[in-house]
Amino acid sequence: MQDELIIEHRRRSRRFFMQLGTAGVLAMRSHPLFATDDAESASLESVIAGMETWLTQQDKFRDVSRGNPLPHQLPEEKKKAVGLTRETWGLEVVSDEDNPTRLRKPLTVADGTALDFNTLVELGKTHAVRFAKVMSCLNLGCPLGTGIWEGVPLRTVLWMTQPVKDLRRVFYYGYHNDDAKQMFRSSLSVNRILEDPAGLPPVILCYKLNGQWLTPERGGPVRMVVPEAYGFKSIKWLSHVVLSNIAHANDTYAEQNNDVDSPIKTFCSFFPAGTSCRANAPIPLTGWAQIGLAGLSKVQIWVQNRSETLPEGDPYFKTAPWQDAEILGPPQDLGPPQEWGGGLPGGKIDNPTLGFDPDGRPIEWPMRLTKAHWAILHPGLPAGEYTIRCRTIDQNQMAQPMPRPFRKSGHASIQSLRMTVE
Ligand SMILES: Nc1nc2c(c(=O)[nH]1)N[C@H]1C(S)=C(S)[C@@H](COP(=O)(O)O)O[C@H]1N2
Ligand SMILES: [Mo]
Repeated sequence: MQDELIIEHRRRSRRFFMQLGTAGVLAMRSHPLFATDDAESASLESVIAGMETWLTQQDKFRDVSRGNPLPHQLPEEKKKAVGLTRETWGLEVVSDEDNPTRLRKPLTVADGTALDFNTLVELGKTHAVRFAKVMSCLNLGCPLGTGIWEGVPLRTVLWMTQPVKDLRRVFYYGYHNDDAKQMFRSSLSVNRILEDPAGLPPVILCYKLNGQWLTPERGGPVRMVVPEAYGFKSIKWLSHVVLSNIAHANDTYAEQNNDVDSPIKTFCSFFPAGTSCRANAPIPLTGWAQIGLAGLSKVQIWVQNRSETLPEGDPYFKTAPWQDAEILGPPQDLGPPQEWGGGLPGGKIDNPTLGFDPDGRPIEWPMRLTKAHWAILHPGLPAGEYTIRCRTIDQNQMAQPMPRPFRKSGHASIQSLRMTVE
């Protein structure tokens, strides 16, 4: 995983420093990130074209799935038996026995009315949507991967059950080895399913990622994908959707002290490069940013000499002399269409994909709910010990980690690195 990141990052950073001209190339040569790279000059373009990029291949996502055994590692025969193959999958959409919703047509295995995979894909022919999203865990400081997720809006299937009244909450879970203790449940207000907040894609029953069938490891045959939410809302190996009249969230993740209504936050991180550099020589600094629901307007860095004291009464360093870094442009500015990466068939963003124009160009950049890369060429520092920090400013002009500085609302801390200049 770290190697993949390094390759992707090196490729993008290299292009950035090339754009800066000779100074940038010199800086790049002295940068630890590029030290192992010999085929630098002539074959640069071809190396760039061949490398992994903005989107993550399905099998390169970081996996934090639970289950013993892990559902995606069950033998094929067992997967067939429990509905974890496209041929045998079935989704029940039923009323909550404890807090019933009145609905006319529940979808159940017993009645033979459960939604099967072919019917879902058939619905997709007229209803499917695609959108880009970073999968990110509320508790982790590094996104798990970015993809183009495709599926049928959950509301399309919800309406098939003909709900009449007493419907406030929808909760859902997946295959969990038929062991109640292993159930991992998530929930949404019915409103979020029926109506999309301005500019957000719908909640989907997802069966494709980057143009390919969703793999068992990513939650296939079908997982929920909730665009603006952390990963725990996007339940894998989905088997049950329960329509309920409870008025509150009942997510498994709430039991672990998490704020289960918190949308994905904006934050950034340095790319792990060397921790020492030469005195008075340009220092290239690079990294990635996760772009939360509040958007991204700036990435900033602050280089602090360790002999200086920290600003007083300013725990979030709001008064520090932050400097703006450059947010790198969309991948198609960097070269041919396969620059998007992720194993997209034909290397292109299909039309239609929400957030992209018919030619597959992003309508806005940086794009909310995805990732961006950034870079800055620091002119150089005298010898000494330093702490370098990076932070983001969202589109509401809120600097990280505000406005919700609580770790359990989603990771958004200011990252810091120690650096020695000698
Ligand atoms: N059925 C099920 N779905 C699940 C989980 C789980 O343990 N079981 N983990 C969730 C959490 S906490 C995260 S962060 C994401 C991770 O998605 P990924 O493995 O595709 O990266 O899956 C979510 N969906
Ligand atoms: Mo998670």
